[in-house]
Amino acid sequence: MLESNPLNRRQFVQLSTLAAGAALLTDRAFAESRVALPALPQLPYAYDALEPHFDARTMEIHHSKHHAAYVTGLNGALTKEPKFQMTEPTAVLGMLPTIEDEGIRSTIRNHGGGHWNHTFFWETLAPAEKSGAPSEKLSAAIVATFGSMDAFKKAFGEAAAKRFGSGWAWLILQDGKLKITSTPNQDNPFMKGLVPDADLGKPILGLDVWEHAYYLHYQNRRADFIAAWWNVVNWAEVSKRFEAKV
Ligand code: MN3
Repeated sequence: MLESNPLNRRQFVQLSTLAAGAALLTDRAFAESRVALPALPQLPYAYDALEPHFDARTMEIHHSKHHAAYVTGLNGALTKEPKFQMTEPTAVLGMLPTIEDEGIRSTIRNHGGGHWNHTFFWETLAPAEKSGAPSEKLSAAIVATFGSMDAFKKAFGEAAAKRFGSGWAWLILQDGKLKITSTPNQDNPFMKGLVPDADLGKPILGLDVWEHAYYLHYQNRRADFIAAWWNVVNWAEVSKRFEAKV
Protein backbone atom coordinates (compact mmCIF):
# COMPACT_ATOMS: atom_id res chain seq x y z
CA MET A 1 0.00 0.00 0.00
CA LEU A 2 1.40 3.42 -0.89
CA GLU A 3 0.03 5.01 2.26
CA SER A 4 1.84 2.51 4.47
CA ASN A 5 5.23 2.99 2.82
CA PRO A 6 6.69 6.53 2.96
CA LEU A 7 9.36 5.75 0.36
CA ASN A 8 6.88 4.37 -2.10
CA ARG A 9 4.54 7.22 -1.40
CA ARG A 10 7.29 9.74 -2.06
CA GLN A 11 8.19 7.96 -5.28
CA PHE A 12 4.55 7.93 -6.25
CA VAL A 13 4.24 11.65 -5.64
CA GLN A 14 7.39 12.31 -7.69
CA LEU A 15 6.13 10.16 -10.52
CA SER A 16 2.73 11.84 -10.42
CA THR A 17 4.38 15.26 -10.54
CA LEU A 18 6.52 14.19 -13.49
CA ALA A 19 3.50 12.78 -15.28
CA ALA A 20 1.52 15.98 -14.69
CA GLY A 21 4.48 18.05 -15.94
CA ALA A 22 4.81 15.89 -19.03
CA ALA A 23 1.13 16.27 -19.78
CA LEU A 24 1.39 20.05 -19.51
CA LEU A 25 4.42 20.09 -21.77
CA THR A 26 2.61 17.95 -24.32
CA ASP A 27 -0.41 20.22 -24.24
CA ARG A 28 1.77 23.27 -24.70
CA ALA A 29 3.81 21.69 -27.51
CA PHE A 30 0.58 20.65 -29.21
CA ALA A 31 -0.87 24.12 -28.91
CA GLU A 32 2.34 25.68 -30.24
CA SER A 33 2.54 23.24 -33.14
CA ARG A 34 -0.74 24.55 -34.49
CA VAL A 35 -0.92 27.67 -36.62
CA ALA A 36 -2.49 30.44 -34.58
CA LEU A 37 -6.05 31.31 -35.51
CA PRO A 38 -6.40 34.42 -37.67
CA ALA A 39 -6.10 37.71 -35.81
CA LEU A 40 -7.20 41.23 -36.61
CA PRO A 41 -4.26 42.79 -38.48
CA GLN A 42 -2.91 46.17 -37.44
CA LEU A 43 -3.51 48.90 -39.99
CA PRO A 44 -0.31 50.15 -41.63
CA TYR A 45 -1.44 53.78 -40.95
CA ALA A 46 -3.40 55.69 -38.32
CA TYR A 47 -7.21 55.84 -38.43
CA ASP A 48 -7.04 59.52 -39.41
CA ALA A 49 -4.30 59.07 -42.04
CA LEU A 50 -6.73 58.87 -44.95
CA GLU A 51 -8.60 62.08 -44.05
CA PRO A 52 -10.42 63.86 -45.56
CA HIS A 53 -11.27 61.14 -48.07
CA PHE A 54 -11.89 58.38 -45.51
CA ASP A 55 -12.77 59.86 -42.11
CA ALA A 56 -11.14 58.58 -38.93
CA ARG A 57 -14.38 57.54 -37.22
CA THR A 58 -15.45 55.37 -40.15
CA MET A 59 -11.99 53.83 -40.37
CA GLU A 60 -11.96 53.05 -36.66
CA ILE A 61 -15.40 51.42 -36.64
CA HIS A 62 -14.75 49.63 -39.92
CA HIS A 63 -11.50 48.10 -38.66
CA SER A 64 -12.02 47.64 -34.90
CA LYS A 65 -15.70 46.60 -35.06
CA HIS A 66 -16.65 45.26 -38.49
CA HIS A 67 -13.39 43.57 -39.43
CA ALA A 68 -12.92 42.34 -35.85
CA ALA A 69 -16.38 40.72 -35.97
CA TYR A 70 -15.41 38.81 -39.13
CA VAL A 71 -12.27 37.52 -37.41
CA THR A 72 -14.31 36.39 -34.38
CA GLY A 73 -16.89 34.70 -36.58
CA LEU A 74 -14.25 32.98 -38.69
CA ASN A 75 -12.38 31.69 -35.65
CA GLY A 76 -15.59 30.33 -34.18
CA ALA A 77 -16.15 28.28 -37.35
CA LEU A 78 -12.51 27.19 -37.62
CA THR A 79 -12.68 25.89 -34.06
CA LYS A 80 -15.56 23.65 -35.15
CA GLU A 81 -13.70 22.58 -38.31
CA PRO A 82 -10.23 21.66 -36.97
CA LYS A 83 -8.99 20.32 -40.31
CA PHE A 84 -8.84 23.92 -41.58
CA GLN A 85 -6.96 25.38 -38.61
CA MET A 86 -3.60 24.64 -40.23
CA THR A 87 -4.64 26.13 -43.55
CA GLU A 88 -4.08 29.60 -44.93
CA PRO A 89 -7.30 31.66 -45.18
CA THR A 90 -6.97 31.95 -48.97
CA ALA A 91 -6.80 28.16 -49.30
CA VAL A 92 -9.74 27.66 -46.93
CA LEU A 93 -11.88 29.94 -49.10
CA GLY A 94 -10.87 27.96 -52.18
CA MET A 95 -12.07 24.78 -50.46
CA LEU A 96 -15.47 26.10 -49.42
CA PRO A 97 -17.47 23.70 -51.62
CA THR A 98 -15.84 20.76 -49.85
CA ILE A 99 -17.16 21.80 -46.42
CA GLU A 100 -20.14 19.55 -45.84
CA ASP A 101 -21.74 21.31 -42.89
CA GLU A 102 -23.81 24.10 -44.41
CA GLY A 103 -23.69 26.28 -41.29
CA ILE A 104 -19.90 26.11 -41.04
CA ARG A 105 -19.56 26.57 -44.80
CA SER A 106 -21.65 29.73 -44.84
CA THR A 107 -19.93 31.13 -41.73
CA ILE A 108 -16.49 30.61 -43.28
CA ARG A 109 -17.74 32.05 -46.56
CA ASN A 110 -19.11 35.20 -44.92
CA HIS A 111 -16.64 35.75 -42.09
CA GLY A 112 -13.58 34.24 -43.79
CA GLY A 113 -14.41 36.28 -46.88
CA GLY A 114 -14.88 39.35 -44.70
CA HIS A 115 -11.52 38.83 -43.01
CA TRP A 116 -9.71 38.20 -46.30
CA ASN A 117 -11.38 41.08 -48.17
CA HIS A 118 -10.74 43.64 -45.45
CA THR A 119 -7.12 42.58 -44.92
CA PHE A 120 -6.65 43.00 -48.68
CA PHE A 121 -8.49 46.33 -48.67
CA TRP A 122 -6.43 47.94 -45.88
CA GLU A 123 -3.21 47.01 -47.66
CA THR A 124 -4.30 48.70 -50.87
CA LEU A 125 -4.97 52.03 -49.15
CA ALA A 126 -2.46 54.77 -48.37
CA PRO A 127 -2.56 58.39 -47.25
CA ALA A 128 -3.24 60.63 -50.26
CA GLU A 129 0.31 62.02 -50.31
CA LYS A 130 1.64 58.45 -50.62
CA SER A 131 -0.99 57.17 -53.08
CA GLY A 132 1.38 57.46 -56.04
CA ALA A 133 0.57 56.08 -59.48
CA PRO A 134 0.41 52.68 -61.17
CA SER A 135 3.77 51.24 -62.21
CA GLU A 136 4.73 51.50 -65.88
CA LYS A 137 3.72 47.88 -66.47
CA LEU A 138 0.36 48.20 -64.73
CA SER A 139 -0.31 51.53 -66.38
CA ALA A 140 0.42 50.03 -69.81
CA ALA A 141 -1.88 47.06 -69.08
CA ILE A 142 -4.68 49.38 -67.93
CA VAL A 143 -4.38 51.51 -71.08
CA ALA A 144 -4.20 48.41 -73.31
CA THR A 145 -7.27 46.87 -71.66
CA PHE A 146 -9.54 49.83 -70.98
CA GLY A 147 -8.26 52.50 -73.40
CA SER A 148 -7.06 54.98 -70.75
CA MET A 149 -6.73 55.44 -67.00
CA ASP A 150 -9.87 57.59 -67.01
CA ALA A 151 -11.83 54.95 -68.91
CA PHE A 152 -10.67 52.34 -66.40
CA LYS A 153 -11.73 54.50 -63.45
CA LYS A 154 -15.10 55.11 -65.05
CA ALA A 155 -15.71 51.40 -65.70
CA PHE A 156 -14.55 50.43 -62.20
CA GLY A 157 -16.69 53.15 -60.63
CA GLU A 158 -19.73 51.91 -62.56
CA ALA A 159 -19.16 48.34 -61.32
CA ALA A 160 -18.89 49.65 -57.75
CA ALA A 161 -21.97 51.89 -58.10
CA LYS A 162 -24.07 49.16 -59.73
CA ARG A 163 -23.39 46.52 -57.05
CA PHE A 164 -26.87 46.30 -55.50
CA GLY A 165 -26.81 46.24 -51.70
CA SER A 166 -23.56 45.14 -50.09
CA GLY A 167 -20.51 43.86 -51.88
CA TRP A 168 -17.25 44.63 -53.58
CA ALA A 169 -15.91 45.83 -56.93
CA TRP A 170 -12.66 44.25 -58.08
CA LEU A 171 -9.89 44.58 -60.61
CA ILE A 172 -8.67 41.05 -61.22
CA LEU A 173 -6.12 39.21 -63.29
CA GLN A 174 -7.81 36.42 -65.22
CA ASP A 175 -5.55 34.29 -67.40
CA GLY A 176 -3.03 37.12 -67.31
CA LYS A 177 -5.57 39.76 -68.41
CA LEU A 178 -7.07 42.61 -66.41
CA LYS A 179 -10.80 42.50 -65.85
CA ILE A 180 -13.33 44.39 -63.72
CA THR A 181 -15.86 42.40 -61.75
CA SER A 182 -18.00 42.62 -58.64
CA THR A 183 -19.21 40.24 -55.94
CA PRO A 184 -22.06 40.34 -53.40
CA ASN A 185 -21.64 40.31 -49.62
CA GLN A 186 -18.14 39.14 -48.63
CA ASP A 187 -17.62 36.86 -51.61
CA ASN A 188 -14.51 37.40 -53.68
CA PRO A 189 -13.15 36.39 -57.09
CA PHE A 190 -11.30 33.30 -55.98
CA MET A 191 -14.23 31.55 -54.30
CA LYS A 192 -14.40 28.77 -56.83
CA GLY A 193 -17.81 27.26 -57.42
CA LEU A 194 -19.63 29.80 -55.28
CA VAL A 195 -19.88 33.04 -57.20
CA PRO A 196 -21.69 32.02 -60.40
CA ASP A 197 -22.10 35.46 -61.96
CA ALA A 198 -18.68 36.85 -61.02
CA ASP A 199 -15.50 36.40 -62.99
CA LEU A 200 -12.92 34.40 -61.12
CA GLY A 201 -9.32 35.52 -60.94
CA LYS A 202 -6.64 37.03 -58.75
CA PRO A 203 -7.74 40.28 -57.09
CA ILE A 204 -5.39 43.22 -57.73
CA LEU A 205 -7.57 46.00 -56.34
CA GLY A 206 -10.85 45.90 -54.46
CA LEU A 207 -13.36 48.43 -53.16
CA ASP A 208 -15.72 47.76 -50.27
CA VAL A 209 -19.11 49.26 -51.12
CA TRP A 210 -20.96 48.08 -48.02
CA GLU A 211 -22.71 51.05 -46.45
CA HIS A 212 -20.59 50.58 -43.31
CA ALA A 213 -17.59 51.67 -45.42
CA TYR A 214 -19.00 55.14 -46.09
CA TYR A 215 -22.37 55.89 -44.51
CA LEU A 216 -21.17 57.99 -41.53
CA HIS A 217 -19.42 60.45 -43.79
CA TYR A 218 -21.08 60.10 -47.19
CA GLN A 219 -24.55 58.83 -46.17
CA ASN A 220 -26.23 57.57 -49.37
CA ARG A 221 -23.68 59.19 -51.70
CA ARG A 222 -21.82 56.07 -52.73
CA ALA A 223 -20.59 57.79 -55.92
CA ASP A 224 -18.81 60.46 -53.83
CA PHE A 225 -17.18 57.77 -51.70
CA ILE A 226 -15.96 55.96 -54.84
CA ALA A 227 -14.57 59.21 -56.26
CA ALA A 228 -12.79 59.98 -52.96
CA TRP A 229 -11.33 56.47 -52.73
CA TRP A 230 -9.16 57.01 -55.83
CA ASN A 231 -7.18 59.55 -53.77
CA VAL A 232 -6.13 56.94 -51.23
CA VAL A 233 -5.35 53.92 -53.41
CA ASN A 234 -1.90 52.50 -52.64
CA TRP A 235 -0.70 52.15 -56.22
CA ALA A 236 2.68 50.74 -55.22
CA GLU A 237 0.92 47.81 -53.52
CA VAL A 238 -1.55 47.34 -56.38
CA SER A 239 1.30 47.37 -58.91
CA LYS A 240 3.21 44.83 -56.82
CA ARG A 241 0.19 42.51 -56.89
CA PHE A 242 -0.20 42.95 -60.62
CA GLU A 243 3.45 42.21 -61.32
CA ALA A 244 3.56 39.18 -58.98
CA LYS A 245 0.97 37.51 -61.25
CA VAL A 246 0.35 34.60 -58.91
MN1 MN3 B 1 -16.27 46.50 -44.88
